[in-house]
Amino acid sequence: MDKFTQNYVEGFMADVIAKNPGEKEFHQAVREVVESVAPYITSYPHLMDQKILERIVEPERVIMFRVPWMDDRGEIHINRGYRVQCNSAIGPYKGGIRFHASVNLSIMKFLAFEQTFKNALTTLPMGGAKGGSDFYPRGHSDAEVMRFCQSFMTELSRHIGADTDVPAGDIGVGGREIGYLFGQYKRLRDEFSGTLTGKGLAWGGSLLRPEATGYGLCYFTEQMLATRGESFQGKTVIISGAGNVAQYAAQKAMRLGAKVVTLSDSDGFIHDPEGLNEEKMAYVFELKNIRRGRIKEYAAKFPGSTYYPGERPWRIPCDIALPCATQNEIEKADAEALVKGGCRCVAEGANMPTTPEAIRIIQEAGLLYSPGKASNAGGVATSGLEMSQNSMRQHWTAEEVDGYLRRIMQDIHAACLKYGTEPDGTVNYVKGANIAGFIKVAGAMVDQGLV
Ligand code: NDP
Ligand code: 2IT
Repeated sequence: MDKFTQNYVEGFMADVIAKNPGEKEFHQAVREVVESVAPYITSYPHLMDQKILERIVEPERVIMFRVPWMDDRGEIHINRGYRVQCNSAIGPYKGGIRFHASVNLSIMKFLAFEQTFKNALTTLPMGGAKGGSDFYPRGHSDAEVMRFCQSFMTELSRHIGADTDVPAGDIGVGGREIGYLFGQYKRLRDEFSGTLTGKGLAWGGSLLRPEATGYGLCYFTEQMLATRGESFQGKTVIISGAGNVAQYAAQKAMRLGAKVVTLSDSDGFIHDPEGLNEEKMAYVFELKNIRRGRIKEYAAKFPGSTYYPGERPWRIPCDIALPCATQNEIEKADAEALVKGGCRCVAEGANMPTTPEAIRIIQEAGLLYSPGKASNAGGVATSGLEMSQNSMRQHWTAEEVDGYLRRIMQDIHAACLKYGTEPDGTVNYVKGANIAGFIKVAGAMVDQGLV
């Protein structure tokens, strides 16, 4: 980066930090994009004059609201709800809802910002948003989760709609929560519409939406590996998380011939040197999605596997690492451990799971590395396909949806190559994804004038 561009980045970031104090995850996400697009933007004076980047980092709207609810014992609780509507230049706002104790404005803004570029990459017409609450469903009864969801939706329903803003799931929000949210939305608005995605199959959901993020991650990773003449076949894969994304990433990687040896949750990880198989996967689905148990139970069930409390899986030797839990879960020491353990490819299923320092270590060691906004976009892309099916009042087969998903992941990979291939032939997927996403959103903003 030349001196002029470097000064531009630092000046820009100083303004963002002054205007959004303390929002460290938001700063981190913005810096990554600004560093990628600055060399591009500084050579297009009209994008500078139009202050496109300055506009993109200011969400179009931030909604914060009180979510009061009553637990099973009659005690009252007050949580905080959010919806950050970041950008609607290329379509209605679209993005997940996260229910987790750690949720705050910085995390909501970083996720909505990332979503804007990710959704642009999908090739589908979706703007960027994210929402959520500092309520974590884990440990609550179904009745408590339902009352919470109903209270949350009572306010959120004023701000969303099939052509306005279409929420979906994320951490802590799966099929059960989407059901309660949809039920309350329908009741309040008296309309049966595609205002949420991730719905049940009997009430407007799409086949393969539950699988889409994890499957899409593996399709994208296959493309990355193919640039070096490799595939999943015979590779050792380590995965973090044991939720929606991790489960289906594990299933697809296994079916593509890899040996998946770890899964984790926020308490620790399991290492199964023999690797997952269909029987073990069936156990994980039942454990996590029906019984809502903890991953440590896996080690008790399958002899030969070990549970490591309080640890992340990154020190386990592998060929491929798929972080699928949460932001900043691969730090500097973890990246060093990955490199030392022989890892050759890190593809993100989670959003921003790798710290900037860790990314640098991974890239400098010559590993293939893709940012979540490219490699996990299969989830929101399939949400886009669910919206299409809802609008048409039709259902596509699993084969049809899978075909679209594969093609979209290939197209995203091609966009990363187009804008991220360096003179020496290596691919910088961060640069490629950020520039490709930015070009689409920026062009639409210029076309639509100063709004
Ligand atoms: P789930 O709630 O289904 O699973 C989350 C998993 O990550 C759980 O195993 C959870 O463990 C673990 N986890 C959550 N927070 C932390 C934390 N602070 N530290 C360590 N582990 C943690 O969520 P998803 O699988 O849907 O989401 C996982 C990631 O993928 C997120 O980054 C999300 O934004 C991203 N993503 C999700 C998409 C989707 O379609 N669902 C699409 C694209 C990206 P525990 O049970 O202990 O909390
Ligand atoms: O981070 C994400 O892309 C998601 N949580 C999925 C969003 C969606 O609208 O399907």
